[in-house]
Amino acid sequence: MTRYLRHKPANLHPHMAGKNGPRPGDGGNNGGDEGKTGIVTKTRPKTKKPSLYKVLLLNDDFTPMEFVVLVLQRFFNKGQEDATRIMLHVHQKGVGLCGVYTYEVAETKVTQVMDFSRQHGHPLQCTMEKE
Ligand code: TYC
Repeated sequence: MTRYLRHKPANLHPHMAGKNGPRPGDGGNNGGDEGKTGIVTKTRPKTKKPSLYKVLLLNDDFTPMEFVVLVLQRFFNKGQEDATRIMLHVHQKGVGLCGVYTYEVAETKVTQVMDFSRQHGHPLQCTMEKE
């Protein structure tokens, strides 16, 4: 994969004027120069984007529509309209996307929805899959 190095813009904040050198955590590396000659090289610490996971709701014949809408609003931060649209999609197609999250957040959402549904006596199923 081709990686394009982003040019780091000068720090324009007035408090930072003339203070664009490497800072702790930059991964800066001046090649043993000890900062005496003004030669500055920078290393770029390797970062990895986390894998993402889809959280899905499954249809069933028993969970009330309004409960599913409530779940989408409460745990997936959907508004009334979006929540209703997603609920109807699941009702008609059998499965629907609630959101995309990192592994731990997705896992937490699934657990929260399953616990909440069970507490209310509904068989609503929520699952996750790698994107
Ligand atoms: N099919 C349910 C009903 O007719 C509604 C429903 C929608 C249930 C979405 C689950 O994930 C679901 N009451």
